[in-house]
Amino acid sequence: MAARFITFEGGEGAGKSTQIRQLAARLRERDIPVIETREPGGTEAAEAIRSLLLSGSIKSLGPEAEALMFAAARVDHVDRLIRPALARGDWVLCDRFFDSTRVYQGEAGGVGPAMLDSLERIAVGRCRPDLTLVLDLPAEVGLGRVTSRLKESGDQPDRFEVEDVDLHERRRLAFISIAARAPERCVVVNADRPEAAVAEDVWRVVDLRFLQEAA
Ligand code: T5A
Repeated sequence: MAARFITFEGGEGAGKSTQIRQLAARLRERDIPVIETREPGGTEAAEAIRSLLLSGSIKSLGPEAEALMFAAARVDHVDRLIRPALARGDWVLCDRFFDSTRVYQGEAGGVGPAMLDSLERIAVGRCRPDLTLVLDLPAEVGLGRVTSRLKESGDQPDRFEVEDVDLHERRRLAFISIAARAPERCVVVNADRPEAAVAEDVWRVVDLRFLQEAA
């Protein structure tokens, strides 16, 4: 069976990590080799850049500089982890990818499409997702989940989690608009439901697109 590259996108607390774990488990039950990864991050260098970005210490440099940093992390992630994994035949499930840059730094951050196109060409090249699942829910619900998780863990919110709900709602609409412009790649899933119901929808899409086709 061909390797598949599946990205999960959406707002804060949409349930991307949760759904990646569940999908990975179901694929492994079928003896499909799976790599779970995330952006920014996934390699040593990219995780170091992640710490810098999420700490907020370079926020003052502005969204263009942040877009460059996200792209630098992506170059390493694609070159050292994603592309080799796909070449080996592994499926790659990635928590956020270039759509997040389009939304956070682009549509909601003011970085222009020409710069984003160039960064995408450099960092992603032809390593494009076969499927993007956009987990959609009201920003307020996602932020509520993040707040509960932070209360439990005692962690502090990151640079993006502290931003106001209106900005997060604009990002939500930007993800929906990307999905509408790329219907062959993107599927929007209603994530404002119990985990198991969301997981069933995710599975249905993956099964229909890739597993039944291969049977
Ligand atoms: N960013 C990223 C950019 O600005 N540009 C870029 O190019 C990229 C790649 C990354 C930040 O960087 C920004 C976007 C982000 O702000 P992050 O910590 O990785 O930071 O942020 P998120 O990806 O948003 O991670 P979160 O953990 O906040 O969200 P998830 O993964 O969507 O949610 P998850 O699965 O961890 O769940 C959150 C909580 O909700 C519960 C979980 O148990 C957990 O406690 N939950 C549910 N509760 C009720 N019902 C459900 N269906 C639930 N599903 C999960």
